[in-house]
Amino acid sequence: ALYRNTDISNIYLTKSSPRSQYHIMMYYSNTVYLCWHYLADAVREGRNQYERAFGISSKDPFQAMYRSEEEMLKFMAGQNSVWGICGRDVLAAFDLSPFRQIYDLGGGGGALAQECVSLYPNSTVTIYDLPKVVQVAKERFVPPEERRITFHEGDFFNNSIPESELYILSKILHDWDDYKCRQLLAKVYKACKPGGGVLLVESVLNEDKSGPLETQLYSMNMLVQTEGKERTAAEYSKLLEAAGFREIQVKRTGKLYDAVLGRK
Ligand code: ASE
Repeated sequence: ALYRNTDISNIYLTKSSPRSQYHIMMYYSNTVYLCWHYLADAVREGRNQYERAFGISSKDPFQAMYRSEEEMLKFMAGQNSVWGICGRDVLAAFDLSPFRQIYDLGGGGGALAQECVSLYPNSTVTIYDLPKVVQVAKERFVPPEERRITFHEGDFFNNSIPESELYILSKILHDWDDYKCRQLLAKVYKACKPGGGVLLVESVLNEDKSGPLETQLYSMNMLVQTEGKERTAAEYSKLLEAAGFREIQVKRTGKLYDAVLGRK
């Protein structure tokens, strides 16, 4: 045989490996990259390129991204795959053990929630996501015997957010402009118990935005596909403070995703 997998491709590219990045690579290749074809237009117009790439309205980016159950499934599987590599690091960046009751807003396929209950066995995590996302998460991703993970169906911009001790917003703010981020964080602050907190999980840009290169590339992914961008630690702190959160701490993990904690 002339061709075979290397050790690295066995770890990251085979479908069955626990650290597999197969699904996110396929998503980049078959969906995100089609928007990158219109990068020049995206830069000129400062907005995503769903209409040019797929001929569908991009008024609501998630309506476009979830235009079919198949597309939604591919996105959920892709988003799940990164937590096999970075999940522990972002959840261990702060001692979250005092928070027993956790909401993962936009928790999708639930891989981060699973890492969370495994790292913090006394916690329960509620995945709050759109009804069709929750349905697929229950059916295809989260094992029903995992009693520490529950679900809440809703749209966190338009429906209420239940009271809780900790809210995880993992790769949520990077989908939206400052105005929507402020709206969402104000709602989270209102719902949050006193003494509770919010954990942002994002790829954090250097203060002068000179890097990391991966984060800059992610920011361009967000430009061509969503309404958002990647931000600096100071930008996240400012958004959190505007909502009322205090004692903001930023921890860089040295991997792709970092953690920012704010307290009420
Ligand atoms: C979003 C994340 C992504 C919205 C659209 C997206 C990604 C691709 N398109 O919240 C993934 C970002 N990169 C990784 C490795 O997760």
